[in-house]
Amino acid sequence: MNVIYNPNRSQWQELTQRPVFDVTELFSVVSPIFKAVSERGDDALKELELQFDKVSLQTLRVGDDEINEADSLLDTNLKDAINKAYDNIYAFHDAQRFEQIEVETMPGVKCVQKAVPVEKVGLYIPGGTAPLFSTVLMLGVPAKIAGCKQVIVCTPPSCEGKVNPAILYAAKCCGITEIFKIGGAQAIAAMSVGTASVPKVDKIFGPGNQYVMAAKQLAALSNVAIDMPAGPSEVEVLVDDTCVPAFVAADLLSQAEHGPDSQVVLVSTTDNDVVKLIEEELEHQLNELPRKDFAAKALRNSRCVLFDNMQDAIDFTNEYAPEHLIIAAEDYNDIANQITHAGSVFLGNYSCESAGDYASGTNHTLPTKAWAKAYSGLCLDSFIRKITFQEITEEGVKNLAGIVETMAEAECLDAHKNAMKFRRKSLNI
Ligand code: HSO
Ligand code: ZN
Repeated sequence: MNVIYNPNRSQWQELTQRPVFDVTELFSVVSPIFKAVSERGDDALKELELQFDKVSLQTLRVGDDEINEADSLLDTNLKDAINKAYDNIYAFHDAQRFEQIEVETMPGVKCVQKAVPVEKVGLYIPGGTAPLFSTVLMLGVPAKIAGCKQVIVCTPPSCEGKVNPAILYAAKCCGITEIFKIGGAQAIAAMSVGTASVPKVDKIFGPGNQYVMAAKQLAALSNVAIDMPAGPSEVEVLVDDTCVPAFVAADLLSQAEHGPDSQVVLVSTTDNDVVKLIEEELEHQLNELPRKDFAAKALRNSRCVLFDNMQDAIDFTNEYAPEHLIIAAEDYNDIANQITHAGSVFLGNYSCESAGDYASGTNHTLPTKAWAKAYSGLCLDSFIRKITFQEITEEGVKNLAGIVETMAEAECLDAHKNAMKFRRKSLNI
């Protein structure tokens, strides 16, 4: 690990920078895909699946047989684990329900705010080197609780033209039956423009590679919303002398194994010996990992920032604004109270990121690239909209007219003034 000792604040911006990707190059690949899908619909999707996923598909939608078969293909242990994770994710997101707000701001002026679901949502689930069926739960559970009318999933098929059975099982748990064998940018294009088989949706959710991300940004330029901008996954582990080096190394590696571009940062107030122990553990554990090539690449770009006091370590962390923050330090609650920028925070030696990735109940779709300074992670709110209503009675007109008319006149908007004035006059006020 590249160790930096007590960097001064002027160096922090550089140290917290993420790698920059050339999006223009990505758009030049993704735009023709959008054009093909909007012009030639399903035919284009099948050609693109042959080109990118090397599979020739008769139909894009997963049939009931394949969905039912998933049940028998999966090990009971895994189904139990998925069911329990589902329950925890459900419980945490169910508690996020929004109660309608009603306020009488003045006598006769009633203002209401009410939650309604986003009607049609599209969930993108990556396939590739690790099919993330846990993401189906993270997106599908809040969509179900919110009451979205149509929930569809797009995911790339294997070269045999099949969808990973764990993805199908997790989808079934969430009550999702419309699943399409479409991957990459073409899946995002299909959900944003709609084709004969794939419905157009109002909002697209889910992670993916750089092309998927660029496609989501392109979709967001038309009339489809997206969950959030995203980059490679990140973890920061903030440690003091009470950390357990083997745990810390495992946490850093669990992020590193996602891909070669994963961001891994260790922030420490310990002396160099603890960092050495963590490094030894990293080397030892890395060699045992099936995905060690990815993890090793990610670790090459990782860094350890050593501070001689916790306050600097906390301030640095808020500047970095990590997607995941693990605090393996004695005063983890005090430190956590000072964290203002992070996607999701894991407290103490026993709270590993994997718990949140899979099963504790929190969502694992979180803001990367310091977007945690402006965005929340995915939650029930991401699947609902809030509409306001108001009802003004005669008494309300009496109370509000003077204010509205004065303000409208000052903005030189006479029609606005008249809309209130005519009502006031009709009441002889
Ligand atoms: N750490 C990933 C989520 C994930 N991990 C899914 C395992 N499966 C991004 O937050
Ligand atoms: Zn993960």
